[in-house]
Amino acid sequence: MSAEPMSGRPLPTVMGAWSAEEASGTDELLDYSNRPSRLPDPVDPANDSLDISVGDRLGMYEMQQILRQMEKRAYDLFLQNLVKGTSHLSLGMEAVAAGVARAQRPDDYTFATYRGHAHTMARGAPLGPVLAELLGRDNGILKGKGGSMHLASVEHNMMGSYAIIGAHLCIANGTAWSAQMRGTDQVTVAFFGDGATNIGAFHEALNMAAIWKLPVIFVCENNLYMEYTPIDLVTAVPNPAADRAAGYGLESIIVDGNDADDVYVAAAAAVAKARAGQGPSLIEAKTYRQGGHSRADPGKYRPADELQAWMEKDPIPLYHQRMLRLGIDESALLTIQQDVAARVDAATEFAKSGSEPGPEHLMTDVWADGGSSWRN
Ligand SMILES: Cc1ncc(C[n+]2csc(CCOP(=O)(O)OP(=O)(O)O)c2C)c(N)n1
Ligand SMILES: [Mg+2]
Repeated sequence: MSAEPMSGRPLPTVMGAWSAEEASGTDELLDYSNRPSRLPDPVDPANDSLDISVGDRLGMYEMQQILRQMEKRAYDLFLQNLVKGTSHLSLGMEAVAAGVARAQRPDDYTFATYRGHAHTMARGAPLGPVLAELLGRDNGILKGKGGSMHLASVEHNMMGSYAIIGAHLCIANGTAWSAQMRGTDQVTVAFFGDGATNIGAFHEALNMAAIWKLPVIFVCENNLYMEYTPIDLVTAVPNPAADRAAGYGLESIIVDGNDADDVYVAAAAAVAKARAGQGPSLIEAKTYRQGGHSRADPGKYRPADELQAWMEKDPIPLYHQRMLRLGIDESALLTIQQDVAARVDAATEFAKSGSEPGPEHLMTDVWADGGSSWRN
């Protein structure tokens, strides 16, 4: 039996099936490919004219190249069985990380989910140690003890990648509250997926940030799926983050997550608001992951025309074309691409040169004040 929510949209019963009759076999239960496709809106041509400096645009071009080429390399390395554990790539979602990070100052804070490679690199973490961390080597950014799902770089104020959905939004309020109490104007950004918007911690964090006017920006990377479930099959409103903003007295902000300029302008406005002591913002970026949820997932539950349409809205070539329209010489762009390729190759060599972490690392970095011996 299907139910009708107040919005008039039918709710799924079991695992996304529309009715008991439909939910007749395991394959069908997991197969969403005959559901209506969720196609992207076209890029707004007016975004060519946004007031963004050439330097900022070149910076975002380069960062998107870094993120794309590094994620592809990470994928190649785990096909070679060199990446330890699972990995969640953000191929196709680079414009969100590049656009938001460009609006941040080095002393601002960032929190990410387990899909956090891009956000760690966008805050300036060095490529070799990031890749070495994915390989579980002792020259990794966390000496091989964190891996793909737990990337962090405190020296870049990248405060971690969290796998408990939504929980880090409350922790992000902590750095924001700390900055507020210390009287600095540092801003915290917390990224999360569409799936987090139906978790209690999301609502708790937003409410607390709003009542205390915390300098925090919550950025929803709405890639339309939470693991294998289309978010719109399990959510009462069409825009899972933005439609909830009003509940916390916040403006509803939706940006094109495949257009770095659109992301940057919204992020810069939210950063300025937070720095001025005017409280939090909630931004929903519409985007799409080009691959599966994690290395184990071929992503076959997605309709072919949906995937095709989003591949055609790939943020990297779109931004390349914008740069050409704005008069940037193609040879300058190709030079950036080649430089990044050389850096990714060097990062790969660095990562492979590391050793497996030895037992001497086991009890280091466990406590904030150093060793653990006095506790024994
Ligand atoms: C509290 C909690 N519940 C369930 C899970 C299992 N889980 C891991 S990833 C995921 C989907 C999250 O989707 P979304 O927030 O949209 O992020 P995306 O993977 O799309 O970036 C779920 C439910 C979890 N890690 N934490
Ligand atoms: Mg998602």
